[in-house]
Amino acid sequence: MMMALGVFILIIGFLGYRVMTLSSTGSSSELISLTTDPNQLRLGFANFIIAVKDEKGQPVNNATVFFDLNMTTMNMGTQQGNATSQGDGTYTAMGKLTMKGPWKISTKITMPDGKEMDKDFMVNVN
Ligand SMILES: [Cu+2]
Repeated sequence: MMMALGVFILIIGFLGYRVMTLSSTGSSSELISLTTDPNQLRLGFANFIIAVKDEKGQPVNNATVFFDLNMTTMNMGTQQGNATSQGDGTYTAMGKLTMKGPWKISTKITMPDGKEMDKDFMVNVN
């Protein structure tokens, strides 16, 4: 029973990731998107730009956007905090990519009405 539940959660997690990377509409996680500068991440500093929309597709300015940056395969030290609102529904945070390989940007968004959403983004540093 517990095993079956674990497998089920894994599948949901995988589907969630697919939806995130393929992009579509409907799920609340679609309200959060990530772009990076540089677009193709490499060693060194990078800007992470997190865009937040409401269910009508309108930019949300007064959210709190917490982010956490780390490798998926090891702990590279703590890089986390609240991203800075740019006033256009995007929030930016700077991070330092100190090793090539897979990294994860975890976000926790608190909407102005108090609703919370989590979304993780996988990126690769070349
Ligand atoms: Cu590492």
